[in-house]
Amino acid sequence: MAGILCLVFRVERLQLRLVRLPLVAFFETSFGRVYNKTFILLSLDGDGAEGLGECVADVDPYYSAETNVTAWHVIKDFLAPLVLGRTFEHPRDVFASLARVRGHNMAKAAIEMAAWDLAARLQHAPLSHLLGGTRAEIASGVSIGIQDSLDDLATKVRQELDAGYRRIKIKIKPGWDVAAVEMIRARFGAVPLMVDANAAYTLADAAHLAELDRFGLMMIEQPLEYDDVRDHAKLQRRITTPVCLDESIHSVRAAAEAIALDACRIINIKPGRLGGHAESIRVHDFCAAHGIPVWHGGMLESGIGRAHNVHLASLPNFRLPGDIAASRRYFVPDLIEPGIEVSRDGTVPVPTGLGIGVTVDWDRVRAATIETCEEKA
Ligand code: SMG
Ligand code: MG
Repeated sequence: MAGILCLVFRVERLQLRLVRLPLVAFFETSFGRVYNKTFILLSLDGDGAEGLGECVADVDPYYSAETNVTAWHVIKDFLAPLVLGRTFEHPRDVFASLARVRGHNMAKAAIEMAAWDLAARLQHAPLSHLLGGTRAEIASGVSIGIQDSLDDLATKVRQELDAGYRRIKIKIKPGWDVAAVEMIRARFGAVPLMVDANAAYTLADAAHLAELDRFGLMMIEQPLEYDDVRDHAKLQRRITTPVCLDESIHSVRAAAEAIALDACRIINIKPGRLGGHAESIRVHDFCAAHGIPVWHGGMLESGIGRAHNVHLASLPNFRLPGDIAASRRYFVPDLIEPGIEVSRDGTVPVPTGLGIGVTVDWDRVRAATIETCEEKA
């Protein structure tokens, strides 16, 4: 491919901004309800260009062990010194350069993804070209949080189907599962539907979860503990609904283990959880080679992280609609202008501009910034 040798870049400056945005509507999972999104925006400067990454860690350590505070500390004190002043041949080398630090994938991903954006800009190419994307648009689904009532849930489902989204995912937990799915099937028929438990069940609930089998769900996402692949394999033997793993898949090795044990039939890829684009591509390729479809998850990202996700989801084995929806479902205004839009047929075009290919409204970023920090080579 032309220009491959021009991917060299030197990291000269790293900037962190802690940003807080109110959500358009609350989002409730089995962990609890949130009204805001607070996250770290990371800029990497080098060779006269700037790349952007968004850290998907949250204020609390519920989805993952990382938080904004741990990510800030680990980036500033341990990861930044590993990249500043260094020349990279290719952004795929960044993750390996951070290997001395164990875990902290969300912190690593913020740097790694910014490096991909930077390299794509220096190459005058859209990010999807560097990542190996093959699609001009991606299929979009929505994740609907736990609601106050089944009527409220029905209203949300109606709204999202009318907007054109290609599949509905609902969050479940004990006490909000079978009846919610039954209501959706009764009112909306055979719409593409799946559920996500965020680890709210144990293997002792297998018989209860098997009650979901009669609804023809696309999958059940992460029903059991985040670090328990073995019990997911046991559960998969007791239910016909395909198991999809999210929290459990933190590396290509974890994906290989889960697939070998038949602990899942589908994998959710989130670059933040995997340490960035390079490891996500490895998981994508491994799954493709083993006949496992993947789809792109979401972490309530701003338009900046969301744009990264759109580019990654343009790779060929992203065969199912992802949790990559329109900006207006989350933030009005978003940090980018225009926001990510979804067409009436439930697709998002892959941006064709340089890098992540969206326009950041820096005044909005400044207005939403709580804290900043800058490190130089
Ligand atoms: O970005 O629309 C979104 C959210 C998608 O459900 C979503 N994400 O487990 O897949 C998941 C959750 C994690 C977010 S809660 C912190
Ligand atoms: Mg999930």
